[in-house]
Amino acid sequence: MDTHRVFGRLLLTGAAGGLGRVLRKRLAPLAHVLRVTDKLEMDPAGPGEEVVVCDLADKDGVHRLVEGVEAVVHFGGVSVESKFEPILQSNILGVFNLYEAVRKHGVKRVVFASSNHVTGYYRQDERIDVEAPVRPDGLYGVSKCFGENLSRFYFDRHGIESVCLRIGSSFPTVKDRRMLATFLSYDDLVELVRCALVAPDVGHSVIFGASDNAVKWWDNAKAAHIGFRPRDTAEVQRARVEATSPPLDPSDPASVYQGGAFVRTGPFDD
Ligand code: NAI
Ligand code: 15L
Repeated sequence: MDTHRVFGRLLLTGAAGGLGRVLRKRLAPLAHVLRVTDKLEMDPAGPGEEVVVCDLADKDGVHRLVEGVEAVVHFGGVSVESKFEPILQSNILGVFNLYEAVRKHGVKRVVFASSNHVTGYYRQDERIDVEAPVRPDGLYGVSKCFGENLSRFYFDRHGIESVCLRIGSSFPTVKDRRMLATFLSYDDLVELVRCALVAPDVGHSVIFGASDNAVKWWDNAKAAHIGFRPRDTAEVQRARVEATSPPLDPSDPASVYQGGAFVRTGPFDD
C-alpha cells in the first residue's frame, strides 16, 4: 500500500463512541468517502460522509454496511468489562459478522481495536512484547483475544490483512497513576490508526497503542513495520496526576497487574 494513499471508501465502526468521534473527524482526509456506523444515533452526514445505524449483531445489516468499502477501522463494540451476553453479541458475534462481510465483499484490510486487557494479567513490573502469550483479565479481554484470533484465521485462510491495536488508555487526559504507563494521546491514536491503514504488507500484525510514556510496559520492536512513532508522553501530566490521585495499596491487585481495576471485576453471571 502507498503510505500517502487516499482510500475510496473507508468504514469506521463505533463512530458514536469516545474514540469513534475523534476518528470520524481525523480520518476524513484518508478517504474520499468515510462511512461511519454505530448502533446509536450519530451526527448527520457531513460532506464526504455516509452515516449508517447498524447493530454489529445484525448479520444482514453488517453485510450491507461493508459493501463497497476498501478498508475497515473497527472500533465498535463493548469497551469495558461487562456481563457475557452483551459481549457475546457485540464482540464475538459482531466481529464474526464483520469478518464474514469483509471476506464476502473482498475488503483487503481491517484495523481492529483490541485492548491492553488481552494481556492484563502480566504484572506491572514486567515488560512484554507483541509475541507474549495472551493473559486476559476478564471476559472483555477474552473477547478481544477472540477478535485477534479470528483476524489471524481470516489472514491465514483468506489473506485478509489485519492490524490489531492493543490500545492502552486513550482519553483526553491522564486520569490516574496507571495511565502514566498506558496513556495513548488522541494525536498518537490517530497516527497509529493511519499507520495501520497505510503500512505496506502488514499481514496479521499486533501492536500496543501507547504514547512515548516514561513508564513502559510494552515493547513494540517486533511491530516496527507498522511505522508508528508516538510523539506525546504522559510524563508532562505526572505532577498533576500525583497531586490528585493517591497511590493504591501495593497489595491491591489493581496496582499489581497491568490490567488495573479490570482484574477486580466479576463475578460475571449474577
Ligand atoms: P465507547 O464505548 O465509547 O465506544 C464504543 C462504541 O461501540 C459505542 O458508540 C457503542 O454504541 C458501539 N457499539 C457497541 N456495541 C455495538 C454493536 N453491537 N453494534 C454497533 N455498535 C456497537 O468505547 P471507546 O473508548 O470509544 O473505544 C472504542 C474501541 O476501542 C472499543 O472497541 C474498545 O474496546 C477499544 N479500546 C478503547 C480504549 C480506550 O482507552 N478508549 C482502550 C482499549 C481498547
Ligand atoms: C480499555 O480496553 C477500555 O476500552 C477503556 O475504556 C479503558 O478502560 C482502557 O482499556 C484502560 O485499560 O485504561
